[in-house]
Amino acid sequence: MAHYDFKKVASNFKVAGEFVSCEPYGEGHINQTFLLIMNENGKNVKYILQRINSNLFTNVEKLMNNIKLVTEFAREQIAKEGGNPNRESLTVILTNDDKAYYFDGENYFRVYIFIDDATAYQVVEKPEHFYESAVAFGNFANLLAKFDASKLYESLPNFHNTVKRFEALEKAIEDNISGRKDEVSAEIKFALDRKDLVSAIVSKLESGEIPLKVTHNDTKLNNVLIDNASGKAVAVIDLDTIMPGTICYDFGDSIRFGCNPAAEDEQDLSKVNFSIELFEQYVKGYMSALKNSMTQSEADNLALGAIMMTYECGIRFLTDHLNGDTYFRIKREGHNLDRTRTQFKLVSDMEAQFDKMNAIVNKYYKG
Ligand code: ADP
Ligand code: GN1
Ligand code: MG
Repeated sequence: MAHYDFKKVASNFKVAGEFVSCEPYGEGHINQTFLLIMNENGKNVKYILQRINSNLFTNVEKLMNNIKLVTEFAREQIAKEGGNPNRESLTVILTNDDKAYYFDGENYFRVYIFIDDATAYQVVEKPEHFYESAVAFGNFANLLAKFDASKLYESLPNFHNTVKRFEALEKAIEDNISGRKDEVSAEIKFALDRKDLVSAIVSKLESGEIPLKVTHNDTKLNNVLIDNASGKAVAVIDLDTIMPGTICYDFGDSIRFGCNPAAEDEQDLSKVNFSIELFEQYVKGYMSALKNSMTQSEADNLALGAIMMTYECGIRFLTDHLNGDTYFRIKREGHNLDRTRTQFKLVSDMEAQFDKMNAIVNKYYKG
C-alpha cells in the first residue's frame, strides 16, 4: 500500500492537537479508510480519515458536496428530534480553508468524526442487530424522501443498471484481459443462463411501475454502525452512492450481505446459505420503518430486488476477476472469484425460496 504523509494531511483539517497515529481501518472495498488519532490536551481523540477512490469518483468536489448536503440535512433532523448529530450521522470535518476534502496534488482525503463504541459487522452475529440495521436503513430512506433530489449529483451513473452490468461482463469475457476465462466457465455459464433476469427491475423503473427515489445504494451491514452497549443501530454511513434508485435494491443489497451467515468472501461454500429466518428479521424491521410510504409495486419487487442485487454483485465480482482485479480491493489471488461464488450460491438458494420470500414480504406489508 502506498504511504501517505498523514501528519501533513491531518494538519490540513480542523482536527485539534498533536498527531499520534493513522492506521488502516475497516473492511471497505472502495476507499482507503484509516483511523486517525490526535492528542488533544493529553487525551486521544479518534477520527476517520479516508483516501477517496478518485479513479472511481472522478468529481470529488461534487461527491463531497452531496455528502455535505445530506449530512447537514440529517444532522438538522436528528437535532430537532433531540438526538446526538455527532453520533447518529456522519459528520464531515472541514479543512482549514473550509473545504470538505483536501487534495495534496495527487490524492483526495476527507475526515469524519469517529463514531465510537459501535461496530460495523461483517456478518450478522445476532439476529437483533440485523433487525436494527433494517430499521436504520428504513429510517434513512424516510429521511432521504424529504431531501430535495435536484440538489444531488449522480456520483456513479448506472450504478445499479443491471443491463449495463451484464454488458460489462460480456465485454470482460470477450476481452479476457486476465487470461482467466477458461478457469471460470462454470461461473460464466451461471451468469449467462440468467440473461433474462437482467432487465427485470430496470424495465419497471423505466416504465415508472417502480418509483425512482433517492436511495443509499450500498446498504450492506458493514455500512451501518451498531451500538456496542445497546445493540441498536447508531448511524448509516458510507454515503458516496446516494443517488436516484429504488428501495427494492437497497432492501436487496442488505439481504444479499446479511442473510448469509458466512462472509462475503468465504471459500467454503458449504457455509454459504441463504437464511430465510434472517430474511424475515430484516423484512420486519424494514416494514416497521417504511411500509406506510412503500407502494404495492415496491413491496411486490422486494424479493426480486434481493435476487437482482445478489446476481448483480456476483457479476460485478466476476467481471473484475476477468478484468484482472482493477475495481474491488483484493487481499489474495482469486479473491473476486471467491466473492463471485458466494453470491451465485446465494442466488441459487434465493431462487429456490422465492415464493417463501414473497409470502414473508406480504405478511409484513399487509400486517
Ligand atoms: P468504503 O466506501 O470503502 O466501504 P466506508 O465509508 O464504508 O468505506 O468505511 C469503511 C469502514 O470504516 C466502515 O465499514 C466502518 O467500519 C468504518 N467507518 C467509516 N466511517 C466511520 C465513522 N465515522 N466512525 C466509525 N467508523 C467508521
Ligand atoms: C463496495 O464500498 P463498499 O465496500 O461499502 C461497492 C458496492 C458492493 C460492495 C460489495 C461504490 O461497497 O457496490 O455491493 O462493495 N461499492 C461501490 O461488498 O462500488
Ligand atoms: Mg463501506
